[in-house]
Amino acid sequence: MSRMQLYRRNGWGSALIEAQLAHYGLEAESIEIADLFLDATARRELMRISPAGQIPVLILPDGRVMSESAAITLYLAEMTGRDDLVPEPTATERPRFLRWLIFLVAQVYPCFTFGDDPSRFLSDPTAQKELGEATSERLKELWTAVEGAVRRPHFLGERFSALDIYLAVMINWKPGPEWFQQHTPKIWSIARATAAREDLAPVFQRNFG
Ligand SMILES: N[C@@H](CCC(=O)N[C@@H](CS)C(=O)NCC(=O)O)C(=O)O
Repeated sequence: MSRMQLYRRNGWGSALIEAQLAHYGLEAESIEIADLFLDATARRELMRISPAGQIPVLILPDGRVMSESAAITLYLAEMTGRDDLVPEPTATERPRFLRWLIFLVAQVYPCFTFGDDPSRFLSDPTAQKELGEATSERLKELWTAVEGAVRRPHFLGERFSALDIYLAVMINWKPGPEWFQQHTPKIWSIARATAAREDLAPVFQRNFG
């Protein structure tokens, strides 16, 4: 059986899946991707398998393509038959897990899609600046809501999950580690502890140095 392949780039959302693969002890061949904001050809190529032109993309051993980190997260748990990153359907934590997993990908993630390079969507430089600032503000609001929702020592409380991995990856992005440390101390400490876990530390070291 051939190996899985992960389309990746250091510091990008592929780290979400790299960390989960490392946790499960699964191997995937790395396909390195150019900076999709700078390289239009790489973006067009990627759009053949990832309709939004985004990573992560995971190719399964039989060639089936998966994009969307939340879908991959749920699928890896099903594929491995394990419940240590995704609470099982009958678990009391399951509704909170699903609610916040989808919140992170459907509310938080799009702020980057539209805010990272507003010139992709707006031609007027003033409007571009406004969109950049508005998405940055929105990110702060959303993370403040997440701060109110997380428990300790993990997002779900006693139980570690893929949500902790999302926090550990996303605190490296806007509004930036210093902002998280200052304004969302619970998220910050969960993220730090997650990135330091023995099974995950090499992934975080490689992606975020
Ligand atoms: N909903 C997607 C979002 C993925 C995403 O936005 N990935 C970023 C990298 S962190 C990307 O590839 N951005 C390039 C672009 O939007 O053109 C997911 O959860 O996998």
